[in-house]
Amino acid sequence: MLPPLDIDSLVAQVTTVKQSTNLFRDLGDNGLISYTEYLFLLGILTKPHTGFHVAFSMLDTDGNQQVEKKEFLVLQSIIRQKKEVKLGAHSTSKSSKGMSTTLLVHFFGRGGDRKLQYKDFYRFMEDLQTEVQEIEFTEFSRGMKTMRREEFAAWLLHFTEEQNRNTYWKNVRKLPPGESISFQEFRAFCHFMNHLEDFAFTMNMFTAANRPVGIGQFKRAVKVATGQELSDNVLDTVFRIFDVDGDGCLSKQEFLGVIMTRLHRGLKVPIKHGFKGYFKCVKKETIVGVHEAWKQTGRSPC
Ligand SMILES: [Ca+2]
Ligand SMILES: [Ca+2]
Repeated sequence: MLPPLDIDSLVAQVTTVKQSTNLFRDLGDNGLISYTEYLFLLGILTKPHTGFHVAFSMLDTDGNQQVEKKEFLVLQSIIRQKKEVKLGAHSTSKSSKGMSTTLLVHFFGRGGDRKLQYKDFYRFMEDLQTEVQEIEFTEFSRGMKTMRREEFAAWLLHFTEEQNRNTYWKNVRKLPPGESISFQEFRAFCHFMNHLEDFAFTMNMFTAANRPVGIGQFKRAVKVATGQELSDNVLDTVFRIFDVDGDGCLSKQEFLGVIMTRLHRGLKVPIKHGFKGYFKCVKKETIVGVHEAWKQTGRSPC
């Protein structure tokens, strides 16, 4: 475990960092979040904006439209209790009391008496989503302003575990040269990915008996479900990769069945650590560590 002095100096940095889509990148290695906070953020990261409100309301136990530090800390004890029940461990929770983190200071100030308002939480989560999207885009485009279709495919397949992986990669290699994908197009696709459940519902309405759909129908369903359009270039790439039987359409099994696994990407992190593990994580989970964990497919950050 880090000595309290080190934790204080790490956490103190956050007071100088303003809310932005560069919050975590500006902090670099000078931040600290707990494993619980990491799981919490990861859980909301792939949700539509309506999910932010659900998360906030869950924290706001007394329902006064603001979250106090003690309400936020309940989250920690819920996850801790789950672990204890599972592991049959004795409570050692005393040791975690009073520990501060970057996120706690950011939300509640150094004194811990500031209240978190929904609009600030919403802005924080929105900025975090944007920041993670920028990090992933830069990672897969190798720092370029646009992404080649193959690079987009690599990003798409990175979190997708499926038995047809070899077929997908064969399809990727057959992709005809086309326009590169801009960050805006990539963002629109991420927005779509965060609304997959709405999309699945819309598709059920559109296609009786779950019939496979062509590009035109798919595009319309995306617009209806998410309010945004996907570019033809992105759609064409998606169809070429996932149309395993080559009929020019995507069946539910070919697309949703595969892509839904992506929803759970970071959430595959197993909660298998006891307290020792928890603090090992707290120590290890500097902001850079979180970036690394985001990059790794479903692997535990510890
Ligand atoms: Ca409250
Ligand atoms: Ca097909």
